[in-house]
Amino acid sequence: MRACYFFPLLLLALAHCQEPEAEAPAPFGAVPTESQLDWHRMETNAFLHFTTNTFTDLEWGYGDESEAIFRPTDPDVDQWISVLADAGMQGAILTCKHHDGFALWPSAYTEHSVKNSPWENGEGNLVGAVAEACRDHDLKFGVYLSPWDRNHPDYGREEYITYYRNQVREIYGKYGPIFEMWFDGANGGDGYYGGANEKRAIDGRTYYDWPTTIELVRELQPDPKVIIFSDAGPDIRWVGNERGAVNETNWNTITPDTLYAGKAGIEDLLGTGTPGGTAWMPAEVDVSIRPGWFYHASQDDRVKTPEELFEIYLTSVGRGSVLLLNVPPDRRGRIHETDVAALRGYRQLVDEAFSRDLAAGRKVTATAQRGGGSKFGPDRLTDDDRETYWATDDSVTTASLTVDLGDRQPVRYVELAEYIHLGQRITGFSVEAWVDGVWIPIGAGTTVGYKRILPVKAVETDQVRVTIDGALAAPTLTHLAVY
Ligand code: FUL
Repeated sequence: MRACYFFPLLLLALAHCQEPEAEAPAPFGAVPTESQLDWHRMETNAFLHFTTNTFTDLEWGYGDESEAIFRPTDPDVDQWISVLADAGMQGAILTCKHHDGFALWPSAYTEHSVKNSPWENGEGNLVGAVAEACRDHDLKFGVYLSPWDRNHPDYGREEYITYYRNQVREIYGKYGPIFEMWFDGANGGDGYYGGANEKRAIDGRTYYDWPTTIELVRELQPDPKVIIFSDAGPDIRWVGNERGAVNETNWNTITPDTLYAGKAGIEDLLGTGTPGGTAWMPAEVDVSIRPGWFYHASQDDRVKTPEELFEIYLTSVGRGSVLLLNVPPDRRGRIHETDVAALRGYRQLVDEAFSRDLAAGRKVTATAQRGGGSKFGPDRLTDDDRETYWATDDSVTTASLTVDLGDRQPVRYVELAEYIHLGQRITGFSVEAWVDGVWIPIGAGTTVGYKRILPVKAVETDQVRVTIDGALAAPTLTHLAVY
């Protein structure tokens, strides 16, 4: 009888002796949605610019081009997507309609479309073909549908918005699932506009009534949820340049109160974001493998080299963004041999640089960690599990992490990743290497975010120390790698 009372009391006492597991940090500021997290994980996607411009040698078609010029001589959409898959791309976004208004699918709402071209006697459908090839190669399919339409007679009037939304419904109804919707803010004013040949000014803030179109797109693609891009979000933002680089200081957060698509003069803000900003709206780095967005034979000798593409990888993915690399098919309807070779070389460089993580599974020591126990301990950094993370107590915003590499080895890059589920926090960090009995500085950075690959001074070392020099709130890190 007495034992019955005694046993529960003993358990209670034992429970009190053990240090309680620390609680996870509370989220800080704006945090990503599940679909934004999925988008971050894609890291590299491709853009496909292909339309009448490919045949007129233009970048912006006026909207008056004859449908008869759209005539790829030897098209192979499967080649496009397999080349992109080999380069590591996770998704492909097609210019279903560029500024010239030419629809790459047989749209019921316009005559300016593949249905009136000689290609496959008007039976061809590039949107359908690309969506299918993406499925075959396990890439996600995304849609660029230019809001500015230089062909449509009603552009600038209310009726055009109905037309635009009809095309959105048509595409989502037939070619989904669509992972990303790309709303382009560009507008040069003048166009064919059904024969009017004039300049039409619109108010970028109000004309398109974006909130209604965005709601429509979300309704049309609820599961998996579509990610919506424009200069000003709402899900991802433009990076503010077409050079292939986000700012070294790259906040996924931004305070978007005064942003709208097409607004001039916001490039610096887009490239940096706002520390502690009110919305999670990461930057997407869009850049072309060639000088133009469309294929021009005159640019065959100006395709970016593998080394240039690798550098772009470092200044986009390596700074916590997603890369959207444009690879424009040529007049045959194929990705040109030069571009194929450049992509192959790029993939090789990425694989070579980042295939062997010297810190994987290695012991890490930290000057601070959250609570007792091991839940937020430093070994979480090298366990290759992105759901576990190291963190500090709420009052601590600086700490050092030392990883023991075992043997002395050449080191070229240090990679960090915040546990962004709980918000972006780190404002600065520095890296040192243990060389001949002393710590020597080999690099420093500001923000981290989803991923930061820091090229460091090339040294041989057996220990690397990363110091978090500042954070907006207790820092978290899910990954530390050394290459
Ligand atoms: C810009 C467009 O004007 C270019 O032609 C291209 O499509 C680029 C990705 O976006 O705003």
